[in-house]
Amino acid sequence: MSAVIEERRGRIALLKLNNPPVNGLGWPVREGLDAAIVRLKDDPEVDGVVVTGDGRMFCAGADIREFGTTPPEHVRRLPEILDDLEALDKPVVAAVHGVAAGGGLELALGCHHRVCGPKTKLGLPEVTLGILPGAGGTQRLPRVAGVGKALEMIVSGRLVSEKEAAKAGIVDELVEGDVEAVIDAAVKKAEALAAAGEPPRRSGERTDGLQEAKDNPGLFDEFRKSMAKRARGMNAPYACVRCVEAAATMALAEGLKFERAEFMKLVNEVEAKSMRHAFFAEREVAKVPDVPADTPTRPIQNAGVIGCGTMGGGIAMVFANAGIPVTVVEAEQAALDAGLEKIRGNYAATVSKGRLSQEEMDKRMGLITGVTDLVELAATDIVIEAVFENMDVKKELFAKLDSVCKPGAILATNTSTLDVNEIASATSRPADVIGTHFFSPANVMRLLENVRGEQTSAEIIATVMKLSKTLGKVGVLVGVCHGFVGNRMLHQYLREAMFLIEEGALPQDVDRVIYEFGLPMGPFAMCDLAGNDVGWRVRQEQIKNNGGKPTNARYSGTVADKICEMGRFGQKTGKGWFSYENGRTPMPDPEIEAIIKETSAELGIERREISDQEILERCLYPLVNEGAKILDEGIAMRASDVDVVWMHGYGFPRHRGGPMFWADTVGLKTIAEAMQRFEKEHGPWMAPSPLLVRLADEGKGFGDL
Ligand code: 3H9
Repeated sequence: MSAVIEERRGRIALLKLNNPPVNGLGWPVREGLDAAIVRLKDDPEVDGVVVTGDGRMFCAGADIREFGTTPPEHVRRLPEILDDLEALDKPVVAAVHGVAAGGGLELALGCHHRVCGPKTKLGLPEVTLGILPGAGGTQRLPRVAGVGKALEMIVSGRLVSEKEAAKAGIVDELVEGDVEAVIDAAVKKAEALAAAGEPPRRSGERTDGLQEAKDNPGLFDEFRKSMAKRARGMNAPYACVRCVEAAATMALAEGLKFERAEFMKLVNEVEAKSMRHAFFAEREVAKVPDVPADTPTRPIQNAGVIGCGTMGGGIAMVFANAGIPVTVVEAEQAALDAGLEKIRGNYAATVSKGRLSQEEMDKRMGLITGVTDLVELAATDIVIEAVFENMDVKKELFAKLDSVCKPGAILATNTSTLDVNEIASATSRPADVIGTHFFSPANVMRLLENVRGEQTSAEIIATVMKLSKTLGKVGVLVGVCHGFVGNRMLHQYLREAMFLIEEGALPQDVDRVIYEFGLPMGPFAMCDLAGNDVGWRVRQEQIKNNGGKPTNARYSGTVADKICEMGRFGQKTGKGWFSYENGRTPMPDPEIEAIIKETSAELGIERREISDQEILERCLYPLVNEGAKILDEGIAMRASDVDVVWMHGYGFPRHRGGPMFWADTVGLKTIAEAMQRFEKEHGPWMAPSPLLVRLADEGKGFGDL
């Protein structure tokens, strides 16, 4: 079957892209489109052309897998083909449905008129792949939608609804009904335009949208200022702005040339490679080799959450947000009331910011039922436990759930540290037990670490991975170990951050380096946000369980313990590693500096100048090293899964591709050698993992595994 199907509707030629699953504009599609344009141009039997996509969408853009490869010589580039399409003298109408993204929207903009069906998403998400719309999008969208709208859409990469697109003038006509209705309307429009005999309305020849930049030439600099924080460390967003600026200041042909040159500069850069890796990693993560795609799943029509504290309440909101009724259990009525009130407050805050309607809030609250007796969970499809992090408490609870819940119910634990196998052993149905580790705040963070126990069944894994998607989460399947993937690696990073301040850095130095690298905040601001008392309690517990001694040869909690003893728990107490007199902005505090310096002296450490590079290496290389151990132990299935955990759980910058991909770009030899040096200088906890050393010796990366 051809990659572009050609049909006739009377005297209108209908071109259907046919490249499942997303009608990507790969070589065969471009070849087909190109040939059709040449053929139809002078066909006396054809008065007009309609372009659409076969299957479930119009077109999701260029075939991302082809980036970095060379097409056969006879296949022309997409921008050239779209120029020819736009130049046709016959009316060309796009029948858009499902998705028109990237090159897909550029194709639609190359048409003279756009008809669009319901529930359609349109946009130019190239920037999320570290590139820019390279087939005329930066030149045609501002002409059609206005410079301001185009800047916002292109720099954010946001897909908009068909209604928003129509309001912005991107779509000319909205049609209700199925794809056939959209095609019929497009054919009618092509016939009418042909009958009217007027010259085609080419996007590239329009100037109306450019007027706002002529009236306010400073708008580009203003825009650059407004995006500086979001775009730090990246090139693509700035290149996008330069191209839209070119649209406003250059003739079309010149602007297209400028766009092409900027596109070519970006496409093979590390930024684009990292973001392409992120794109495919996010899709790969859903695939579990020993749980085939056709594994049966259990229906999840309702849920139960045990515990209505911060975590439990957040998890309940996640279900309600997805339209799944959820029963929340707290032992005491007062705690239940307080928990439900907190949920209500969270929703109300979103309503007051205008991001949720009151009606939608009421609907979601209506899906949450509070109870004080576990027996109410007898008919529940999945129960997620989010109670105090204590093995005895959890085992007792799971034994009760085993007797209360119906056969076939999924029993899940939100533990962040405990052994899921041991928890499962408290039930008569360990195959139905799984870990679902949400990240705080659960209703915001997209990561969900699904922890498979030794006996968790394939059916339960498949169900929970599918449920993750339904809940709007990125589910990553991991194995059992202390801290699983994310927190186990985090532990290494935080430990070194603590050592660095004992040796000479200050919290603001460490945080600045990490922020500039691209994480949303540094380790100290992160601890202040999470609450320093959490780690304090964990350290005390660990020391108690280790016969009164710290578990590491060098104790990392000396300063942290002192600040907790002072009640500096972080943002919630107004002071932590930083002070928060002005709200949520961390301000360096001389009191902390004094405590740190005093501690260095007590520990007999002579403080020294610590470079930004050392801060980065000391924080991130041990984190990568732990990731290698996790891979070696089979706790994570793929290096790219570890990347997904860090991008979605901790805000590791997408333009670095996640820690393991980033490590490959640094070079594993460099990292292994640094770890060997750190081991000598600091101690055995810095020893490089055997996998890291092996890959480094073989000149390979984690991507080669
Ligand atoms: C571009 O257009 C550059 C231009 O300016 C031209 C320059 C000259 N290519 O996401 P899903 C695969 S850049 C290759 O699970 P959904 C995907 O990997 C492009 N493959 O479906 C997956 O494969 P598998 C700009 C692609 O329904 C399968 O299709 N466009 C592409 O949840 C299903 O995908 C974008 O950035 C692609 N373009 O979501 C849009 N797209 O089954 C990228 C998808 O083997 N795509 N695949 O794992 C999307 O955002 C979503 O796929 C979409 C559908 C919203 C369309």
